[in-house]
Amino acid sequence: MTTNNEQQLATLALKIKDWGQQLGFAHIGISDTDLTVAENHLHHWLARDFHGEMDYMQRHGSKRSRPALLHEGTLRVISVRMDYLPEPRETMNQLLADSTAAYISRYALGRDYHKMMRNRLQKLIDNIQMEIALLPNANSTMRAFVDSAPVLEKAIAEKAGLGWIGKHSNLINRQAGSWFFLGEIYTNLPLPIDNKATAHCGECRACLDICPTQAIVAPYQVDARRCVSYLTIELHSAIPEPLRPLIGNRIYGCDDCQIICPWNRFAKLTAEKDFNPRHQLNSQQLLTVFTWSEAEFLAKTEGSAIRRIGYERWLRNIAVALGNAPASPLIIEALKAKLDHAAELVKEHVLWALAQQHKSLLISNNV
Ligand code: B12
Ligand code: SF4
Repeated sequence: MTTNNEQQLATLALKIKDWGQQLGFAHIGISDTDLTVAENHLHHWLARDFHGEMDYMQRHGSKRSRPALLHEGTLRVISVRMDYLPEPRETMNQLLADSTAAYISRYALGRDYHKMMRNRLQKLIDNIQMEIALLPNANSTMRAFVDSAPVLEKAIAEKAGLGWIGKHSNLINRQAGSWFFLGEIYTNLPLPIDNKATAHCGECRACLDICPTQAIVAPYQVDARRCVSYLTIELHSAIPEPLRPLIGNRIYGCDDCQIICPWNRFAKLTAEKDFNPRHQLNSQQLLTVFTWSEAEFLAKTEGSAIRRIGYERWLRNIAVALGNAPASPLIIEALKAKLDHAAELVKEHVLWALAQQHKSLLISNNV
């Protein structure tokens, strides 16, 4: 194959999009590798320490913003998105309004997306390679990523036309909202590129205003150290005390900036059975999940992204949510039962939650 044969490459690009859709991707686009603008934003974000404890965000030098440094010879990136929303917005609002219920981010209710999407991308690579093998002078390299390596996934997807980066910093598609995952294939094939998506946030700032911890410190800039998603998933140590009351009943991640976004009125529910909620993770009570033993936690989160936070951080997060729940003797009893937990991290959050419960009890008794 002569890689400079534009007609062949244009036909191949169309086939890639077709195969991608057959593999369950809602949108497939192609971008070049010039991420200069995003690189500047990344440096600014890191310089302000917005990444907190996520050392991996600064560990890889320029590899994150220069695709050819991560995968030699990369000229193009095939960017894909896959919808994951398992149920409508109303159910999320109901859960968030019930402070005895456990709110888990919608992306984590079903099977972990990383491996599943990477397998699909690998199938797409296989298709491309079979097609190219039929042509003379085949010489291509391809590598799939799904949040698995230093890749600026949103900036790439924006360039590939999949959507624009909203003020909450997630990628939004005009027809489908933002409830989707991203993945990519880096390749040396000089495929024709798609047009960058245009932005449509306009004057809206609903996500900045609704954020429970005011983590979107300016449009397009998330201070991860304040983001509930970071505090409940990425942070290994204690959750800073001033932020605990703001977390409410969110025990794994946060969706508020996406729930409020007007573009999510157009979001479609996922067609992937794998993303449907498992073990009623979409409708659990805080007290129920707090009393799960470690073995139960491991069994009920098997194959889910939740598992990676481990049992101690799971208990830490639920303790905070119980501290934020209305005063209740049952909650106090459950918290007391965990006071002898071996991990200092758990004990300290349980003590904090007990103090909160006692405070609300005094207030509700008008003392
Ligand atoms: C680190 C990380 C986090 C961190 C930090 C978030 C962040 N905004 O960076 C934390 C733990 C907080 C997080 C949370 C979430 N994440 Co996350 N996360 C990532 C990860 C690994 C890297 C993101 C990154 O590069 N950050 C670096 C900073 C610099 O980028 P940025 O904030 O996006 O800023 C960009 C723009 O806003 C702009 N910009 C920045 N500053 C400025 C300043 C000005 C003036 C302007 C104009 C522009 C601008 O340029 C930047 C580069 O393009 C990606 C996977 C990947 N490899 O890309 C997933 C990823 C972004 N996360 C994802 C998801 C689903 C989430 C959550 C929704 C999960 C949840 N429900 O809890 C939340 C959303 C919270 C939020 N509002 O961001 C998806 C997003 C899919 C989508 N539709 O966009 C991704 C792509 C994973 C995936 N493969 O699907 N995440
Ligand atoms: S809520 Fe408004 S400002 Fe935020 S991402 Fe959506 S449209 Fe943009």
